[in-house]
Amino acid sequence: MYNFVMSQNGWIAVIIALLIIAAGAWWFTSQPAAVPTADNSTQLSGETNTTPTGDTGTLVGGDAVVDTTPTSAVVTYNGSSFSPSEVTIKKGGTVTFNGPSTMWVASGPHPEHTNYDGTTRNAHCAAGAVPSFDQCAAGTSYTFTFDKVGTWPFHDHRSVGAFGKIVVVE
Ligand SMILES: [Cu+2]
Repeated sequence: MYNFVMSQNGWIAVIIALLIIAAGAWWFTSQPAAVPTADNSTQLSGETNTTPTGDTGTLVGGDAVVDTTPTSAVVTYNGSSFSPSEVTIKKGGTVTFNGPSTMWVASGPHPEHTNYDGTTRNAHCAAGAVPSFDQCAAGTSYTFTFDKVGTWPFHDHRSVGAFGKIVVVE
């Protein structure tokens, strides 16, 4: 009987404690809901100054990723291989091929060099013809501007084993 009463009191105490905890939980749940609203406006003012700066940095970084594709590149030729043998540039960019060795850089495939614009070596190397990706003569330096997006294999026309490719992207 006594134990039962104590037990009953114990349960009542537990229930009251739970109600207090629940009320407390409700209080703290609703309280932070209100405080963050106030904090949000405060933080927003702060973030208005901070976040855009960070975002601008991020955007610049994002733009930089796009802009990191070079608009020009230099490839050297030692008489047996091009270095680097593959370069990526933006559309409208230029690639300069330099010696020390002489070379006759030309679009594939050998010997017609038709890949870049569909014209043959005899056609685009003729006097007064529209130039193509073809040096058209041996020399130690050759620069070509790539206006066509794509992957353009090239070789030394006089030493076909020396080859590489230019990747042109938007
Ligand atoms: Cu060739």
